[in-house]
Amino acid sequence: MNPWLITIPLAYLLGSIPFGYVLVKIFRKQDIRTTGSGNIGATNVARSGAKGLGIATLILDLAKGYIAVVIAQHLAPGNYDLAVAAAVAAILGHVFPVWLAFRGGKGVATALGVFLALNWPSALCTLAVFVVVFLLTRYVSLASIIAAATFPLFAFWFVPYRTPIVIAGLLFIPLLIIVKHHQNIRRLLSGTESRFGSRKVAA
Ligand code: NKO
Repeated sequence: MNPWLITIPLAYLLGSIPFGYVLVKIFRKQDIRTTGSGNIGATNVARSGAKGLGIATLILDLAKGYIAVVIAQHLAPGNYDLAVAAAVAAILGHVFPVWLAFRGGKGVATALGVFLALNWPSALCTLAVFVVVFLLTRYVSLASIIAAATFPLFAFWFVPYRTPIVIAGLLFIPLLIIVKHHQNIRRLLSGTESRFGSRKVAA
């Protein structure tokens, strides 16, 4: 059987599990989309007061992306096109989940997961950029945006494959992450973005 037919839908379905939404619904009986930034990601779960659930969301959102790519790598060893396509499908699942009327998260933790599986050196360099920007500014959103913007530089340095699918995938994922942060960008520019740990909640 063609490995694309099983891998791509499976990667989308894995990516589409909205862990932040589900954890907050189960343990707090709340809709995470109605508090803070309204995002279903780890940052907003932590911001809602559930630190432990925020960490769990980060780990699970990362793990689902990682697993989606590892499945592709096992079903078709050496097929880098398929692995990158699975990464894109998992991100699309997270950002546009069928279960939440296609309104999902911003893709940051899941992107770290898929890139750790695809090419860990570029993932770790990108993570380092994230950590530096976060420590300097305490804005998770700005750290995510700058990390996403620098990712292609590391990816094209470390990834030895140059097929059209690989190039498109490695550019598309960070671009989607940046576009999904458009409200954060507006708040950053107007000085109303909330810093991590601050009590002020963004509208
Ligand atoms: O609620 O809009 P918000 O303020 O929550 O949230 C903005 C935030 C959304 O993302 C998240 C996930 C946070 C994960 C943080 C730790 C993961 C560090 C990953 C850095 C690598 C980024 C990879 C990009 C590759 C293209 O931004």
